[in-house]
Amino acid sequence: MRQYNVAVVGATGAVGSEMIKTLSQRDFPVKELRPLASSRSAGRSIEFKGEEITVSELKKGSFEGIDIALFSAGGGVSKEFAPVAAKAGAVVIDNSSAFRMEPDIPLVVPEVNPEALKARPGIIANPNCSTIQMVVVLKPLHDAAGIKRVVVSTYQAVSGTGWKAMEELRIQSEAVLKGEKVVKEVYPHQIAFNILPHIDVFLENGYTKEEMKMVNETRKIMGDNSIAVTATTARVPVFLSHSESVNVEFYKPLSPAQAREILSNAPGVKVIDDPSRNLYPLSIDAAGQDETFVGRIRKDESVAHGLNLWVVADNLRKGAALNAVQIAEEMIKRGLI
Ligand code: NAP
Ligand code: 3JN
Repeated sequence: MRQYNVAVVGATGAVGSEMIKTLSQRDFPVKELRPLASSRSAGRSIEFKGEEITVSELKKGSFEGIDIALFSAGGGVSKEFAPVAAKAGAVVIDNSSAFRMEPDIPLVVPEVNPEALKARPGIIANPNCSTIQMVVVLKPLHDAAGIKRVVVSTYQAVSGTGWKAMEELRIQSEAVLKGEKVVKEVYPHQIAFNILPHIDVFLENGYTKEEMKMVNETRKIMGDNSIAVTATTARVPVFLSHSESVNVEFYKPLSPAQAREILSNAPGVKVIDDPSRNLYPLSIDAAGQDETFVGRIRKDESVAHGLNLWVVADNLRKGAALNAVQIAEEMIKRGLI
């Protein structure tokens, strides 16, 4: 089997570290792994399959001989370096929002729209974590009953903001419990023992950028601009896994039992739905897992054809690293790399 030279841009970050772990765990056919970061981390070493590999500083010449470049170092870095990597011959899978809504760039969740990987695109965009876990569950229901409208509220873990935010939650939690002063650096308010209805920047329409990512990316991935989506995204003091309350209105009838059956057979989805035994998806159980978990499936009694769902997934894994690696795997399967 062919092996590939893989660069990970942002290799020292929360998403980049998970990418390297995922490549190893899935036994991705890596010939050479090239971890890249800023000058701050150059010279550090990371572990890959029992080997210590030195992190190099990201430069224009970093992509020589690279077949696949996984980017997770922010939109600015992607805008500057993804075209450089593509020009050097690499297939770029980009985790930032920099290219997601560009019409010619595929935005892919392999369980939902693998057909978007047609010709060999230079850059493929990985969607936002909150969008990914929602569309994995929505797609099979859309195929069955046609989705008219989605109302989603998210409860997002601090790991979505990177490793500094995880440290902030830990340090603030300890400070609160010891009665010490709380220091804020990453978020505008204390995150420990608190909920912030604010993810990414506020836009002119009053929504946050994270909320509008969910609206626009969902339509692009599902290939249906007629689906109405509205979102409220909140940050909660949880380290790993995003949870979502998803209200869906359909054109056709779909009972909770039918939805449970459909979702039980859907790729990448695991139904956990037995309230009589207090069984429903939980963020601590989803952490480190590949699947998107769904439960609390019940009728929305306020409309003719509606359901309420509780959807949970590991945001660093299916929400970022795993989805990116699955895109690369799908491209190999299709003979595109
Ligand atoms: P993080 O933990 O703060 O890590 C950031 C990484 O980017 C580090 O490796 C850092 O290297 C590197 N970096 C920063 N500036 C750089 C530069 N100028 N040149 C080269 N490397 C640079 O953040 P994260 O949570 O991993 O997120 C990183 C990015 O991934 C986000 O900005 C976002 O675009 C994307 N992301 C996507 C999703 C999703 O929903 N799919 C979720 C989370 C994040 P140093 O160690 O040298 O600082
Ligand atoms: O906040 C979260 O839970 C997910 C964060 C994603 C993120 C963080 C910084 C920049 C993104 C993203 O993937 O949408 C970006 C970005 O816009 O690239």
